[in-house]
Amino acid sequence: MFIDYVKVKIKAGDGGHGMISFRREKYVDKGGPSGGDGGKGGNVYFIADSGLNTLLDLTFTRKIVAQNGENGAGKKCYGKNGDDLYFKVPLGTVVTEEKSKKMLANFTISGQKELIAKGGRGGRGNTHFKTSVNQVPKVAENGAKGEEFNVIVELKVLADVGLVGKPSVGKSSFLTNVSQARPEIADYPFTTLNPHLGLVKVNMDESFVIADLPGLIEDAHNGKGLGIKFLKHIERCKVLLHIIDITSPDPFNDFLIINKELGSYNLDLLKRPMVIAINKIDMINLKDATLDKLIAKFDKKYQVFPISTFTNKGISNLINALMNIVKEEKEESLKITIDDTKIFKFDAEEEIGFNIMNDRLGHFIIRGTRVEKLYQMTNISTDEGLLYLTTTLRKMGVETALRKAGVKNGDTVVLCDFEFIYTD
Ligand SMILES: Nc1nc2c(ncn2[C@@H]2O[C@H](COP(=O)(O)OP(=O)(O)OP(=O)(O)O)[C@@H](O)[C@H]2O)c(=O)[nH]1
Ligand SMILES: [Mg+2]
Repeated sequence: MFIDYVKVKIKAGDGGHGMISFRREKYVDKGGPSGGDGGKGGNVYFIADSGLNTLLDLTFTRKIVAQNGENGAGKKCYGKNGDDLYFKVPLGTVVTEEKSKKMLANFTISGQKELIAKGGRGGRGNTHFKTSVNQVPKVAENGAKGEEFNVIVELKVLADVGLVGKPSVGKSSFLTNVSQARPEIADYPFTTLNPHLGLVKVNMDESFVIADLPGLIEDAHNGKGLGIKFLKHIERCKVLLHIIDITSPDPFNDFLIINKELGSYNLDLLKRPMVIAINKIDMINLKDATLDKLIAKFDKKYQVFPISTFTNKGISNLINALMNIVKEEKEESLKITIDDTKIFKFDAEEEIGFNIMNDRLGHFIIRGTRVEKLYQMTNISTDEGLLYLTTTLRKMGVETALRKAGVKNGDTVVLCDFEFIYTD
């Protein structure tokens, strides 16, 4: 089954919690803090594998979860880091975060590895909180949450040349003739139901990739035939090879119809270099004027190649012409620019401050990535942990901001699921 669109949940590992513990040694009078740090949560990576050509594996997965970091332990023992998780995707895969629609990765090279979701940092153990005034800190951090979001994974076939045309014009026959690919060929429409790729070796050093696509018919953009959903696969083809069938009642009109469908999908497709192949010329008498008349209709606007996939006539000329155009087309022109500003980066979030809002009940709500992360990472089950939270919030300017916002003694202040009564 060919799958080119999947929505998956991604969850990087959470960081392990830092430990609160103290040394207990026979001859040491007061053992110092010895709580180790929590391990880092595992990252989720996608990696491009040229051996794959569908997103089928992902449809079975639905949720990709990397391992959490282990909690820190006594005797300054660090928690083990969560294992990173690698998921293989085919070349041409584009990964987008569902909510923001930001592109996270675009796989164009075999072996390309991209970080999709980052694991949370491990919480620091109480050894880090020892100060000259507090030799026995009963405070440690919780691990940070790993990034979690839905992604849309789309496969947009990467090829140099995309084959377009009505059903049964001989697209798959052409691919079979010029490459090792063996798509199904038959004399009924819509034989090809999925895109197929083939490598055309022009000579020792030169080659290009062809994508054979399902045939199009009039009104495909309204869902007729197989519709135009496969056209996304030619968005990233540098050159279009438009195949028409000379035995059709009106081959030139076929050409116009297909172009209209291409334009309805994306006008840019019509700006792509397009080469015309008039196929099945073994079926006509080359002495009569049928072929010349048809070629004349293109009015020299396109390079037109009469061919036969049966007799090989015209094929090598066409291949050489395609190779030349592919070479001319600059790689950069079609490469999708990857947005470097990846989302949910904890490092970037460190810059974000906080806001104070009032809810309907007159509670003061503190919101902001930094403060919320501080809360999540503080183990408030000990008094000292709680004190650490409140003093750090104060240092961050939260108290001043609360006062500015009009907080009075006895008011309720809320931070995430933590509620407390404000006292001066
Ligand atoms: N006479 C002749 N028949 C051809 C030639 N090329 C292809 N055919 C025949 O045309 C029919 C359709 O060929 P396909 O290659 O399956 O056509 P397609 O464009 O891939 O069709 P869809 O996958 O349905 O869109 C088959 O019966 C082929 O044998 C040719 O050069 N000459
Ligand atoms: Mg076909």
